[in-house]
Amino acid sequence: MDLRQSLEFNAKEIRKYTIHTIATLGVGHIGGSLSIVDALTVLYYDQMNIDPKNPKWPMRDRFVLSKGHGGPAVYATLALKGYFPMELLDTLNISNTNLPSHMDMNKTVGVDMTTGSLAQGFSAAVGMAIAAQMDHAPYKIYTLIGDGESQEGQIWEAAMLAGSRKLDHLIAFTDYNKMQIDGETALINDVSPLDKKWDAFNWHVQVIDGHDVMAIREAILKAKAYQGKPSMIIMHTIKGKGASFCEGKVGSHNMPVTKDMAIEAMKGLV
Ligand SMILES: Cc1ncc(C[n+]2csc(CCOP(=O)(O)OP(=O)(O)O)c2C)c(N)n1
Ligand SMILES: [Mg+2]
Repeated sequence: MDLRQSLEFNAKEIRKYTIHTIATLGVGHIGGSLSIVDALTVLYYDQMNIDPKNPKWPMRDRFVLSKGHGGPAVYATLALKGYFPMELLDTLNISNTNLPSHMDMNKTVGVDMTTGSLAQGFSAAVGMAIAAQMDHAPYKIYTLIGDGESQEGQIWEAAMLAGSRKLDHLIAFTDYNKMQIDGETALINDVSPLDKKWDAFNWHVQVIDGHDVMAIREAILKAKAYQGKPSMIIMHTIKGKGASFCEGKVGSHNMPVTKDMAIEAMKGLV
């Protein structure tokens, strides 16, 4: 197996366990979880300097999922990487769980920041990157935002600060799946042209296919090497990617997922 094949294999595994996790509960944010799986795969299986046996290692790279409703995909990734037992995935969002629907750093091993209120995670990531810059730290802060989330004014306040402070410890992704809760992002409050906006805020910008693991890897390597600006990697993605019952559908935002639907979707992930 070459690197592409091995990353694509791991992406399928994460997709399967994301679908399993949501189907066990019976409902969840499947669309926005599945669109970020390929980025999570490259980060956790190839690019991030992490140690699942030592999740609080001070020198680790950090990951902040600012669109915290994508938690199930991160949980599947963390379980597969060995941060916690796979059985925990069966406890998504039930009473007293350690895997809440939105992410909580005080409940889940391996989660670096509590998120769910859109844009706040991104601001926290900028703060973490300021700390890393002050410490001349060897690690990076990775963060991921949504296209609907990019309508929040708070994103652009934080973006301005990161650009002005030249925070090259910060590497961000936009999950540009063109959909938010209520419909198509472009019809609600069009965020385009995203590349020009981030460039104007003094960020290093790349635009890639967010389902091509090698393109994601290449973009992260370029972002790591770039000095003097924070990096934004805009990923063209598809909401619900990889699950036949919801791929490319607005209704995939937060939907019921039965065991039968999950079994059907798994057939496309062998
Ligand atoms: C401050 C805030 N406002 C509203 C919400 C409710 N909400 C959760 S997800 C979402 C849509 C986000 O769209 P996008 O960023 O495109 O993410 P995707 O649905 O594509 O995963 C909204 C409005 C929230 N979590 N936080
Ligand atoms: Mg979206």
